Amino acid sequence: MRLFIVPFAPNVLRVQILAAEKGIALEVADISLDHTGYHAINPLGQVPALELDDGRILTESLTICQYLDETSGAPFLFGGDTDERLQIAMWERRGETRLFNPGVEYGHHTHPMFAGRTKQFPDFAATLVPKAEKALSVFADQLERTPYVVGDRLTVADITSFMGYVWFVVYGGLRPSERASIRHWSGRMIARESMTVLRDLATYFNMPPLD
Ligand SMILES: N[C@@H](CCC(=O)N[C@@H](CS)C(=O)NCC(=O)O)C(=O)O
Repeated sequence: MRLFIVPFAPNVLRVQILAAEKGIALEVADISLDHTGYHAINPLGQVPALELDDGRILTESLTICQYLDETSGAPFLFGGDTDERLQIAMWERRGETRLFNPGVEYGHHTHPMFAGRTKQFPDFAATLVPKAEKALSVFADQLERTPYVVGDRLTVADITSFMGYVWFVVYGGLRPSERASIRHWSGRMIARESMTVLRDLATYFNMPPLD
């Protein structure tokens, strides 16, 4: 299996973190070095894409995560029985739509790093913040009941939601939460072996401690 990447791209990182959690080693092809022919792999031109050993291609980071989860051994980060799968899907979607995607957008529209590549609308970015604050408060309430977003073990819902929170803090849209449940969860998340790359990013961006 070969994962087409751009280093540190958020949607690539979520796949690499899930793969690390599952103990899956992925060969990588860095298209920032050479993207010749990449549109034949993903007509949208986006990363990540996963090339399977039989030549089939999967795109969309969450779909790739699901493939890796279902074709490898436990722990199953998308859940086991129907109820658990639905809870995880529900919280993952909340994390993706309310934290992960808006966190990435916030950075694109505010950070100098993206100024040359994107027409930036900081006023639009500012509208994302109250929605993220509301979402984070809902996650904080949930995390008062359970150590991870769904129950007592890490799932893909934690990976997506935590990464979204990190983007917002890294880019300055949110300050680290004062809520104890978020701080305890963040401490557990950032300490995980799979999060080495996020710790490197946090250092690079001089991110304040989350726990
Ligand atoms: N829905 C896609 C989004 C992929 C995406 O936005 N990838 C970014 C990097 S994180 C990208 O390739 N951006 C360049 C572009 O959109 O042309 C997924 O989940 O994989």
